[in-house]
Amino acid sequence: MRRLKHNHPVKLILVVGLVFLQLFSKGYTTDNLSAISIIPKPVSVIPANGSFTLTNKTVIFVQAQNNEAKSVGEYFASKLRPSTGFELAVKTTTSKPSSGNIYLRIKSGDTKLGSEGYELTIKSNLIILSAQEPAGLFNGVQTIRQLFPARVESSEVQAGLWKIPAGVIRDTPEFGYRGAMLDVARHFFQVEDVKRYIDLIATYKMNILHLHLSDDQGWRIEIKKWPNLTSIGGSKQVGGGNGGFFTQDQYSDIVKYAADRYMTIIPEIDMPGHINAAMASYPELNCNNKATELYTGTEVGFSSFCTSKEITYDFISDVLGEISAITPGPYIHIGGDESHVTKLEDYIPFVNRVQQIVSKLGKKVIGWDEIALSTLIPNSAVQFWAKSENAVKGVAQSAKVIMSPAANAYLDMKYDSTTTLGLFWAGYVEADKAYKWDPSTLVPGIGKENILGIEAPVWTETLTNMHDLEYMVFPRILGIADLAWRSPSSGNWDEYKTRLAKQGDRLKFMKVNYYPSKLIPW
Ligand code: TNX
Repeated sequence: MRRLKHNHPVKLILVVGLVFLQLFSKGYTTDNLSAISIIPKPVSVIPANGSFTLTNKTVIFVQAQNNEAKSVGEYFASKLRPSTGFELAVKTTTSKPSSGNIYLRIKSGDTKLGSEGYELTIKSNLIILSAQEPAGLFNGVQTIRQLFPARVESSEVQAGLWKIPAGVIRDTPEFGYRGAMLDVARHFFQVEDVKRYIDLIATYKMNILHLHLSDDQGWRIEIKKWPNLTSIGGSKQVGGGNGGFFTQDQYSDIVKYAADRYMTIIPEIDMPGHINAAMASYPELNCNNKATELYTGTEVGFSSFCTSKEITYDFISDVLGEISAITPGPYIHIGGDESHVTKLEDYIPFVNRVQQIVSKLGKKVIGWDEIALSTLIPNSAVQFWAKSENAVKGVAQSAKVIMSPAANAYLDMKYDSTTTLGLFWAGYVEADKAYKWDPSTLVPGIGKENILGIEAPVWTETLTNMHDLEYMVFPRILGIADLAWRSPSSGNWDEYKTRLAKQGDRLKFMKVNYYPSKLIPW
């Protein structure tokens, strides 16, 4: 009797406790870590019991004496503060922080993580993010953002708990070059737009932004020795409206903004074709010494440098010299595409000579796949966009290839016949087409070992503002980011499309004007 009496309340507490737990877990379902959509997909996710909850007392601790880690911590806090409304102080520490906090630390010796990988350990009392390099911490922070509910991306304070299920994620990228290209020549985009673009693609762990800075319709970067390039060449854009250009200070500001997000800017001056804006700015660059008219249409392939004139090479040395001086990244992109009015016997020595100019500046050359028709110098890379035989010629010269197949990776292609924006010369590119390709097997003769990375260009003949640009770029760029980060052979459209669907709310909170593809179960 005594024992029973004694046991009774214990049993009752247990039963009530269980019922309460069940109710509680129904109301506040904490996902299993491996059920959360993360793009790009991490290499390894091991769930555990429990969850971490961010509170207004949480501090982001970073390892003492590491200024870069501190900056990543500040960046992280700046992403969480608007929606959580929490203070989220960023402090340095020399020891493991106490319960309820987040710890970012550099841990050398975990060599498998490489320079961009990270390990994320989520326990109910602590989140520890470790990486060998600050770039790895930055990537890990992007993952943590996606582990919180989508409302974390809001710019206004949101109600509700900020929980992350427990577990361990270890993650490294497949390709070290994960890029996007923005054409600011056909239509000009302001510094603020470029920064938004950088922020959005950094969210998906992209680390390259290639800026297409000149074309027939506009010259978009200040060159101090050749001021007409911007005063005349930068004055218009497609459709005849006012163009614009970046001063060198503005360009440097973009470079710094990107670098703070572990992203490299690759500047492109397209030549010897796509050069009308320069030919209209300076008569002496033309074989007949007459300036051309500014061009605001969308035809391609009608302009060319006068390859036989010495001033052409002086001009190129000046232009690339000034750009190199404000470009810390290793690459200069020299274009080289669609030079339909440059004779091949002029094109080849031209590209050979420009490679030497770039090399003397201490930079490496990237060019569209046509440059493989010339004699590539060591370290020049070929960007495959249209002709696989060109890219294969590049590989035969030991060049690395950047994979940007127009039929899959061109974000200016229409989604389908109803898309009003964009072009369709490479066919329609629905969300599945942008995802269902394997960079390492797409072109016979080009294997994983030949590939420098992946890049998704967006050309802006038909895109005049960020609203339109985002509609074409999203959601396709998430697929490209997924392909570039995780092992291509693990691609699976059915798995990916449900993962992408779960990103819809996140994109909405980021106020991204994405295309709501019918192929995705949003
Ligand atoms: C081809 S891609 C071009 C660009 C156009 C684009 C439009 C490449 C190297 N050249 O000049 O803007 O198609 O999709």
